[in-house]
Amino acid sequence: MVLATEMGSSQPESSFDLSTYLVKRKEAIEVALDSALPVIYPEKIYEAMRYSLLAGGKRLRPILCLASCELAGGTADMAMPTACALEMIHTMSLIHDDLPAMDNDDYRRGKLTNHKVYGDDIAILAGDGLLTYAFEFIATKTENVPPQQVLQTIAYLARAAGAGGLIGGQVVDVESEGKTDVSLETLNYIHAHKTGALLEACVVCGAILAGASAADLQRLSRFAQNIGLAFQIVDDILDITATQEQLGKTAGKDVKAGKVTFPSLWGIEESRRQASQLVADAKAQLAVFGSKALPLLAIADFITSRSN
Ligand code: GRG
Repeated sequence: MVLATEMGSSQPESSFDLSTYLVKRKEAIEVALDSALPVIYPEKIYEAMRYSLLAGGKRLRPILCLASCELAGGTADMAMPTACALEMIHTMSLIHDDLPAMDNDDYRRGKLTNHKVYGDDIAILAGDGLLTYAFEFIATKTENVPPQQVLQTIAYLARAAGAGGLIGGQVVDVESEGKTDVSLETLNYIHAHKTGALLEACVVCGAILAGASAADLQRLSRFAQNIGLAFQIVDDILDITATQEQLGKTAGKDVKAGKVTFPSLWGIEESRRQASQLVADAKAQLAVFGSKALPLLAIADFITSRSN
């Protein structure tokens, strides 16, 4: 896939080979994740953590983090430990989300869910292990970044994962289950926190590590908030239109559970239109960065065109 991206009237249209970019980045991330987590005593917990961490997935979050660090003038090496940590936190949120007490799913990333293989007790602990190790990994493995920027990254990520971010979004989601009168405002809250907060942290933390200015962090944060919401709208659409094989997890769950989603409020066509508008608004935030923003712009387009 080669995406042509309009960078504004004063600049020529540039092309960017997103497919090759994503494949190369994914390869590097897989290697980094594999070596991040060796199996030591007690083996069971490390095996359970590795089972989900190395189960595939698009690796969108670490890719965003590396791209953002480079956009802001840093190197991929500076951001790789944080990129891995973001994937660890994302993976732990999937493990816990799939538990019987939450979404109760048997499949994730085309494989049996963690608790189906290791049991609920070990799955909970595997999630806890990944969450805590993520922060240890940033603190101990980040190189060539001023300590103040590493500290800021850890604080930003902790906030995004906590009750003011992922956890808060999940709580409101769980509490909304079975209700048919969930408002658009509540739906926006759920997804801005449950999905958006971590995506935003990926983009912002990459730039913090590179030493970006407050104004640039603000632009990148707005970019990420928009693509985060677009990502979730597309996720809701795919739950209706894609197959279990495409998704690697149970399809049609939202409709079956009678869940209020963006398509249930707006219909599929309007949901697609809203997602496209959010991506366009997101991309406008990055105009000031010129061609340095090409990877992030192309990833923003990928979010609405993806099939899983
Ligand atoms: C973070 C402490 C802490 C707890 C987690 C369970 C929970 C609290 C939150 C749920 C978060 C959740 C499951 C959000 C859904 C996000 C989402 C759209 C996931 C799918 O992401 P993709 O498509 O998946 O990037 P892959 O498999 O490609 O990585």
